[in-house]
Amino acid sequence: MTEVADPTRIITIERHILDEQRAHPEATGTLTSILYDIALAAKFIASRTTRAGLVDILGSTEDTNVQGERVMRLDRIADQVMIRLNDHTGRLAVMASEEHEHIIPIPKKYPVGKYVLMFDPLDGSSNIDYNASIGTIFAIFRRKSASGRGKLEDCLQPGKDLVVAGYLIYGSSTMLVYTSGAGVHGFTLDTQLGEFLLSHPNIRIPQKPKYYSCNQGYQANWSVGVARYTQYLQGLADGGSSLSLRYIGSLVGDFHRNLLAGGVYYYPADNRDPALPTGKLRLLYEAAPLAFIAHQAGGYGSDGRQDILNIEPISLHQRTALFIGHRGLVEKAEEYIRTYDQ
Ligand code: AHM
Ligand code: MG
Repeated sequence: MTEVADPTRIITIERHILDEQRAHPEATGTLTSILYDIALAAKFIASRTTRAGLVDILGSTEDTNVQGERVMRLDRIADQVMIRLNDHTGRLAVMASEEHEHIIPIPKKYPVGKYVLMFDPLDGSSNIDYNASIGTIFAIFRRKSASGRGKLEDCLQPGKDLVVAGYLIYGSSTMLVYTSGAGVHGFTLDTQLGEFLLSHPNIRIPQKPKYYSCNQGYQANWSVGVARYTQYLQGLADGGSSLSLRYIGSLVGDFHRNLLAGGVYYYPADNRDPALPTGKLRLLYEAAPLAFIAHQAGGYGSDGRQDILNIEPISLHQRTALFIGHRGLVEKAEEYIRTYDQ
């Protein structure tokens, strides 16, 4: 028998963000509309991700398929969808994407607004071919420049100035999780209704952690502090935690699991890879928005020495080490790094 949701208990994402907006009488509704545009983009991307495997029989990516049409890679499709659904609305001053070297200006033919949208269109893209969870991360700031088209300076803002941060996860179901500074809320896409319904109100990271998540294959490249911290998590140091290891290699998937189940994710600096002296993940598209969400859920995000939210970015694609999730466990990482790494 098909289960029919009780309509008196259904809270769509639209209703939820409108309710949040009502709590701020000064709000104009612009932010609400941006979130709604992102939710729409997410439905589109989700429908494409579920068809990803068909690319093999429709034609090769970045190439020409059997019908002579160009087939775009999924991460490029996600990027284009985010841009197309947000560039013409008059709500944004500028955008930036992990896929673009420079800022994405709003085309001259469209009006500009007061917000800045940053996104990683398809995070965990190395997983696309293997059907594991992938996601989209987004972050919204208020513009800093007074008027006109947005500039680079509008994008280079610290995480503590975020107005909204969220992510989509395309997993066994599609979820949208976001915060506008009043708790973290999760919505699951009901594919029959085509709507995101509130399924995880007011998410808090559990006090008792279960998992640690890192690419332990790189352990030989880590600092002494990080290596000892890992032993602590494995219960090999005094007072250690004895956690289970879970690692997908998709930040959104790993973060999401630890947000709900309790745990810590980390991607430290790689001492042997000159390309990754400060870690792999991008401050603006990955670390800062997720740190804002972690903070709102009672957790914490650090680069090992300081709160991610306090880092003033100096470039669009700046990378950082990241320790994120359960507050006590992230603070423990800082303690180990302070003690063992100079
Ligand atoms: P991407 O944005 O190009 O997908 O890279 C970021 C991803 C994260 O999702 C994930 O946590 C990490 O890179 C995995 O890296 P590794 O394969 O080195 O463990
Ligand atoms: Mg990414």
